[in-house]
Amino acid sequence: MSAIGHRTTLQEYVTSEWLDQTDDGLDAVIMAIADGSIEVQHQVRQAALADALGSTGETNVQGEIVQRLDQASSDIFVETLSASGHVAAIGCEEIEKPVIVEGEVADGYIVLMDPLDGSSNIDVAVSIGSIFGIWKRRPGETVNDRSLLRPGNEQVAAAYVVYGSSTVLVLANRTSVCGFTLDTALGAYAMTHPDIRIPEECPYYSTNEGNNKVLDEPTKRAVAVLRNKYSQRYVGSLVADFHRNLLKGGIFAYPADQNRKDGRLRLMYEANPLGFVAEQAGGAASTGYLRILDIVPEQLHQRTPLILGNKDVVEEMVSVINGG
Ligand code: FDP
Repeated sequence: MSAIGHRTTLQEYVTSEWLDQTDDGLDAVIMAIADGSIEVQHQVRQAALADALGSTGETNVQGEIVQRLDQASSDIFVETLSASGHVAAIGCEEIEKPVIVEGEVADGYIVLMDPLDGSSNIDVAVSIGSIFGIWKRRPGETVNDRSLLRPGNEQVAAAYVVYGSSTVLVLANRTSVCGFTLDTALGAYAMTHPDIRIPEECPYYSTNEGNNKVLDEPTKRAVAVLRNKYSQRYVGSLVADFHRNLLKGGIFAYPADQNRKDGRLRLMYEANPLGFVAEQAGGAASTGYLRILDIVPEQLHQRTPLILGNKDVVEEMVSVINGG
């Protein structure tokens, strides 16, 4: 049975006043993400029955094992975004080089994505998701590989989808952050979380405590501040941890450590889009030294330390890391 009733659908929302007059075609990009996510969530939920779990036997550009659902999700979103008619180029965590979409895309957008975040949770029915950052092609620009190396503060919108106990799509632009839940009977998203603001209270922190022994001393002190004040929740899928903290209040931290001098997470596919959502919802995102959205990227697949969530607590961590 459908429960959409009086609710605004995602389709209605992105064609309404949400769309800035200069954002021609952005509604089509968002709906391509939504359509792709409906197919991905279906495959995620059917994967065990369809014998589609496990790895492809290949490693990606980051040297990580590619799960079959990582590959399928990447293919699905590349197809829906390319077919939208408004995407000029796609950068994907699973694909070494950018996908430059053929043909004339007059008002083209550049989309950078992690098609399935939380790979280690795929096989065990724990929440995973997809993450997207959206930039507008510069006027008159002929898109090439370097066109994708844009700082996060130039994003026009960002979105993520969590495949959890329900499927939720969160969409942010420069004026709002809203959440939509998938009505699986209708195959449509409807607004369930209007005007999301990260709570001022910060009851939770999310970090991999197993890494504590390889942190430098200032970072250890900053994590100890969190441990002494807040309850830990760590799903181990960034997108799910972030979503939880966004709705319930909290902070996520994956700092650099002795084994990962540049951190673990990807700037372009994870930190920038979620940093954009966090800031638009009143939160913050930092490396510990720099605002995430101000980083001028040098490589598509570059990694970054990430401290993300409640603004005051992000600032407190940054202060401790810097000797405050
Ligand atoms: P995963 O490797 O399972 O894809 O994107 C990388 C990521 O998950 C994040 O989603 C998650 O927050 C982090 O890695 C988990 O890393 P640890 O297992 O080292 O805690």
